[in-house]
Amino acid sequence: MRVVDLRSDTVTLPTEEMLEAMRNAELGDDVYREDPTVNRLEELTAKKMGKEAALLTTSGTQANLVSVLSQAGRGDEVILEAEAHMYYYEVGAFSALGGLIPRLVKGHRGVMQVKDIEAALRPANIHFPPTRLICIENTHNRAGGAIWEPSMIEEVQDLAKTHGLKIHMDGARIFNAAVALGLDVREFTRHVDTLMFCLSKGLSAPIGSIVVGEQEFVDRARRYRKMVGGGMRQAGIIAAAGIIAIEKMVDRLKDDHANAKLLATGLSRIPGISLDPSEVQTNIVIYDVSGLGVDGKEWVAKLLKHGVKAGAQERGRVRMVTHRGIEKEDIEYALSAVESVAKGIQSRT
Ligand code: TLP
Repeated sequence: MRVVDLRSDTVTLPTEEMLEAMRNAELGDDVYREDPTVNRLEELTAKKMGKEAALLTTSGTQANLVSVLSQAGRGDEVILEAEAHMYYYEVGAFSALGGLIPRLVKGHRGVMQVKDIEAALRPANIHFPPTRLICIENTHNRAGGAIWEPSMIEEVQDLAKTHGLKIHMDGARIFNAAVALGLDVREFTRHVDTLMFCLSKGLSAPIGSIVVGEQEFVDRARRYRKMVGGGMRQAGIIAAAGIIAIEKMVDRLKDDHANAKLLATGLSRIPGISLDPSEVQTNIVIYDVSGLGVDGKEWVAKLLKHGVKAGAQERGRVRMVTHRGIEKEDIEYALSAVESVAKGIQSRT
């Protein structure tokens, strides 16, 4: 049976060129900073993102954790969008391990209004935990890959400056945002102090994320990475794939966006399914199947029988993500599977 895996762009496998580069990578012990391939990746990515320094981490979750730990301490408050991945899907790491307090601000499609952030800031008062950091997510996962445009980030930057706060961007998919708007990634990164992005999502590397920021911040993040067990040794085998990810895999993200649009438009035409295809900006499509009288879990199980894999969220929410390896024909196949599952459900009633 044909399998179309739309659960996540994390399922992308390394390219042949990546495997070859991993095989031939020049290696050393990265805890001693002696792995030339890791050093090259870190230099390359720092430059690409317009920041002083970079750090390779094992995962996006680790990258966000060390970034936050490096900028806020126990009892400090961190502002996050209410549906932020860092809050929702990272096992509560920064609270559990760092003693930090999340302060949630509801956004519109993942983007917080500056006035709402401002309202959440704690004035100096003995009763309040001090606010230290504002986190934004670009693209925003649970908002269906929505983009924080540079001008929106700039407004937050102005606010942060006024109040002496730092901004961290969970830019797991920042290159999706850059490609979708046709902008250099530095247009986004220049408005934040620190950010992380993932090599192992749409960019197709098997493992790894990168943290970037000022040298002093990256030095601290390196210590925290060691603390949480992320000091790797011959990590050049990961970095070798990462170099190809960053140099060769960015431009093709536009194909994923075109496929996501195709998928969203097709889904929106199927009775019982609700979504607005005009809201799909990048490679994530979130839709609701409640209109068919099923929940996400039941829906996903039915689709799986046709070989189409999707992610069930709460209630009737379902997520599909396009990525390398998913072609136009796969989208057409997925749409026909969705249509027949929807018809099957409707004929039941
Ligand atoms: N997201 C994964 C799952 O955890 C939900 C996915 O399939 O989308 N920030 C954002 C915005 C992310 O989407 C993810 C991964 C991470 C951080 C964490 O990255 P990893 O999985 O490498 O720890």
